[in-house]
Amino acid sequence: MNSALQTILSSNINDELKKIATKVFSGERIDVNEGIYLYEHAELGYLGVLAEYVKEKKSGNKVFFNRNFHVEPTNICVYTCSFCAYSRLIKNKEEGWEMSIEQMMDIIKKYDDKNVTEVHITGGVIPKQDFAFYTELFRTIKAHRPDLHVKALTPVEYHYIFKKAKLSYEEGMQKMKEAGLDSMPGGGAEIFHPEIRDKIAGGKCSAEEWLSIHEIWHNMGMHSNATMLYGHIEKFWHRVDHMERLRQLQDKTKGFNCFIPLKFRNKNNEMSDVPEVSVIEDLRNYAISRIYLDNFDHIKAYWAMIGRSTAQLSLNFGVDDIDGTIDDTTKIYSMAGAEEQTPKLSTQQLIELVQQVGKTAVERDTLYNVVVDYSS
Ligand code: V47
Ligand code: SF4
Repeated sequence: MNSALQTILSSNINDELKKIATKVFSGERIDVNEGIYLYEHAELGYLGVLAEYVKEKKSGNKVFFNRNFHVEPTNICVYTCSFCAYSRLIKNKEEGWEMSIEQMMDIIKKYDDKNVTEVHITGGVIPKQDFAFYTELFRTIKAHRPDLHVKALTPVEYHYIFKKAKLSYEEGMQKMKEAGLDSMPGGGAEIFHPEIRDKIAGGKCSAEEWLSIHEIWHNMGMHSNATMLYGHIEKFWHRVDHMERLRQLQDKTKGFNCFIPLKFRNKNNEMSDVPEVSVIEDLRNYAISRIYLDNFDHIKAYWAMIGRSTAQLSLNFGVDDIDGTIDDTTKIYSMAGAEEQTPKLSTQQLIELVQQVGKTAVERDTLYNVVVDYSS
């Protein structure tokens, strides 16, 4: 028997936690009730042992990162999600920006002599930035730099854009692929259950629509990410319900690259009275995600949101990816009060952050092909 499991079974914990540990160490999937039980009763140390066991079986000692930058086409939005530090700008339009294709290309061209592999494009939803706008943007990027991976927009934008263009999801995603879209980031998922979604993100695409667009994209042989916005008004069972829906889709398509839990930050939004959860809760959440989502290869800690210290700690709680260099190109999180007000890490700093906790840093591309393995 594995020595870590042996230690757990001979410790002072209750039979349910011992049963769950035995399941996890034998590669058996835990169910919804067991997921909720972990959130309600399991301590951080116990969760860390289980999550690290699962993680090491999948990616050993490796921690992945990539070289990327963000383009945020606009921070004005037709929706008014109450957690969003952008949405208030509808009332304060003078604080808003709206970029043209030329302005975005100017940003992209600044990276011409840098060996970044990915541009991450996402922001608010406005009528002007429609189907024709984005297909032209993707075509222009690809004509300029064909090897740059375009990871862009979420089902929130696609649902709006396709509806306006009177296109089905299938037709729309096919045309986006032809224009140069390589993959989809994980945003817009928030919390799927309507009891919470209607309160914090009412009006934008439903859980079913979000999942359907990802499924269609995966069925075209393409990949995407998934997120969960946690630590606000949701209950633990809503988080498990969210992950269960993702796990079921992943069983069908295997198209998700990674899962990214996003910690709710409470500055400059309509939910400022909702307290943020503790770092302990962040780490418990990473660990339970790793244990629950047994069919996801990678769990990502987005350091720009939780800060580099918590990101580093998370590497002992099931996380094997810390996103990328970012180069201070995103404002979504700094506006919502994230630790990192000017998120920028050099490749060397990212490598050190990983090596300081005894792990091996691996630069990857968006699809997790190894670019450079920094094992010494
Ligand atoms: O959907 C907005 C979140 C998401 C707040 O796929 C907030 O590699 C916390 O999905 N507190 C968009 N979160 C960003 C996103 C993402 C980020 C990094 C990497 C990837 C990837 C995807 O940001 C939104 C929403 O859930 N968000 N406001 C806030 N106040
Ligand atoms: Fe708009 Fe996205 Fe903010 Fe919601 S989270 S208001 S969809 S930018």
